[in-house]
Amino acid sequence: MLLEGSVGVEDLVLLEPLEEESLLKNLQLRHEKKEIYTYIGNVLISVNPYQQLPIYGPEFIDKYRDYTFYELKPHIYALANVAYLSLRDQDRDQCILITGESGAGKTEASKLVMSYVAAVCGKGEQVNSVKEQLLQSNPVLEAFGNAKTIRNNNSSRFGKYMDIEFDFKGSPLGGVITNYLLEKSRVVKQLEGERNFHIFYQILAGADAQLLSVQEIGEMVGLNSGELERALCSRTMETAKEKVITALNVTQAQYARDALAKNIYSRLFNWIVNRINESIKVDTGEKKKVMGVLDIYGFEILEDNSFEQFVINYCNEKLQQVFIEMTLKEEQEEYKREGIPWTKVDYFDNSIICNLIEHNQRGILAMLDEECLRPGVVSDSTFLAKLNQLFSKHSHYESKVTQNAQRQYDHSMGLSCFRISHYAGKVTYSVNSFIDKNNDLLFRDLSQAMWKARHSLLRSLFPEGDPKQASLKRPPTAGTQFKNSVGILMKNLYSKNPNYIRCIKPNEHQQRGQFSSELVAVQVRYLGLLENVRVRRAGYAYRQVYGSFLERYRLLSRSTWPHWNGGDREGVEKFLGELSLSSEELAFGKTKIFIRSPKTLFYLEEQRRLRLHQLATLIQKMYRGWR
Ligand code: AD9
Ligand code: MG
Repeated sequence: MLLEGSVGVEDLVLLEPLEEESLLKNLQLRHEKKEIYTYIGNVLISVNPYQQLPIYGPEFIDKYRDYTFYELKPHIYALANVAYLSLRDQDRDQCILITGESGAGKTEASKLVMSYVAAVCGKGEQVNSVKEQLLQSNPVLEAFGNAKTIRNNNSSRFGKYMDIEFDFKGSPLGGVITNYLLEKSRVVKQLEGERNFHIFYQILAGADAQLLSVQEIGEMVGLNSGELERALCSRTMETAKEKVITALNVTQAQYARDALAKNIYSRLFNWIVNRINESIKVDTGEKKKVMGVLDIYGFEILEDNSFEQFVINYCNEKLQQVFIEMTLKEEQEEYKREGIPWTKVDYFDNSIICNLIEHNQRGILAMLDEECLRPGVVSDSTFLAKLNQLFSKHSHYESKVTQNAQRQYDHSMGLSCFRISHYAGKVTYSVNSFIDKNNDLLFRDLSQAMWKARHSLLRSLFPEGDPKQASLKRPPTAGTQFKNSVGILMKNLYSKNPNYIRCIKPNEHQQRGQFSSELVAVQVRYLGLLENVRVRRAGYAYRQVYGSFLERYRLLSRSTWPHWNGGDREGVEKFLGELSLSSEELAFGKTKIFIRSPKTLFYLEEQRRLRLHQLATLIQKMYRGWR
């Protein structure tokens, strides 16, 4: 809906002409006027303001809980409100999917959604204590899982999905958090200008002098130093017949040290998530209503893209699949519910790319696993050779070898790289360390040493170090684990009603008031916003429940203004009938009116503006007459 005094269009469905340039201009104009939220139908676009705006106080919460979606300015509270009401009153489980690149505002958005829901759902001492626990899980996870990076001073270095569970009245009971792929390499190495996880600095700032992160590590964890040294400096190879102990060289020993640090930290992080889950777990057997909030890394194209970017982009490819399927499904279902004929919409189906990566036998991840488990000499280059052989003709795969075979000479492509044409653009990945990162193995000597620690928590983090447990069966590779957890996540999302928040970063400098069109254009493409508007406009661009629609436009007709005593639908039929619009433009659903083109809505808005002006003049004249 276009409100008086609105800046640009508040819903991109109404954008004319619909092209990238006008879309960017619209976002820029709104950003300049501190209107950071814009809709595409029920999808919310949020442009990071990099400043505290006075739009989140309790008075705003009260306002948004009392109005329907289109009656107020676009706002994250409006989206949270729709999701919560649909959960509480219509019994539909919800998920809120927040995507965007690093620094775009995903985590802030997820916190705003959670605090809005906490403010409007249920009252009472017990309920408040559940709310408190759910909200307080954030600072703990941020301390251990966030760090300062070049792109964001408080960057989440893990993906997070949180299911908040409610009882039949819509009061919160508790929740479950799932974490994805913590960037554990940060523990041992950070880029220039970046920092380690916040917790290290917090401990240094807060701990007493005795603890200062000086005592020998061995003593701290309750391990004798000889044991630790042996595990860090040598490696035991066991065959069926014998046990061979070899000394590690300096590089290998450093590698072992780093691997140990990364493993301790990431296992500790999982342990913390489990502990939080223990305390927010819901014990009651009653049927629960669920709202899931997903705050996960967006699509990444860095200068050097490695295994991490590969799996992150795979996850985004899957989320795009959910997005397209569910948006279309939702459109289709709404038309069905309202009894309006549905015309099929053409869109780019990215399952060909998902398959290229995840196919059980012939996908890139399966090939990587095969190479990791294959006996004999394996390396990143044997893995690449395998991909080149298998995907030489795949329309979304390229490498130097496949390019040369087709006589394409592209100097930007390195010998140890492959390139995937993702839905959001082409990304070149270097295969260096793919095998190593996928294997993610910790030498058994190290896990056995950790298992001997007197520090009970540390010991419990390395159960495989128990000689009695030590089986030869290896744990699933990092790639497979990630693929499995993405699979579970997708299943979970498909079972819920989706609500989308698409976050956009307006500049690279974390500065207020700066809007780089080039930077935003790239994100608009990654997020597929134009396609989203097209899908939304393919059928009827605009729909509204009869009551609200009548309230807004009934002043356009003498039969419905100033008084109308009939039903809402009848009233809408009456005044629209008088405007002699083409019958193709309108469809009357069971509860909503559907309007095909944005132009018709513009026309209605214009008529309404003129009519208001007319009425205001009339009132002025009458007032003067009285005086
Ligand atoms: V990352 O992928 O975890 O690196 P996010 O989560 O997308 O990233 P985050 O929510 O952390 O970004 O936002 C980055 C910074 O932008 C915040 O620390 C705030 O300073 C700023 N920000 C984001 N959203 C808002 C907002 N709605 N109002 C004010 C905001 N500031
Ligand atoms: Mg974040």
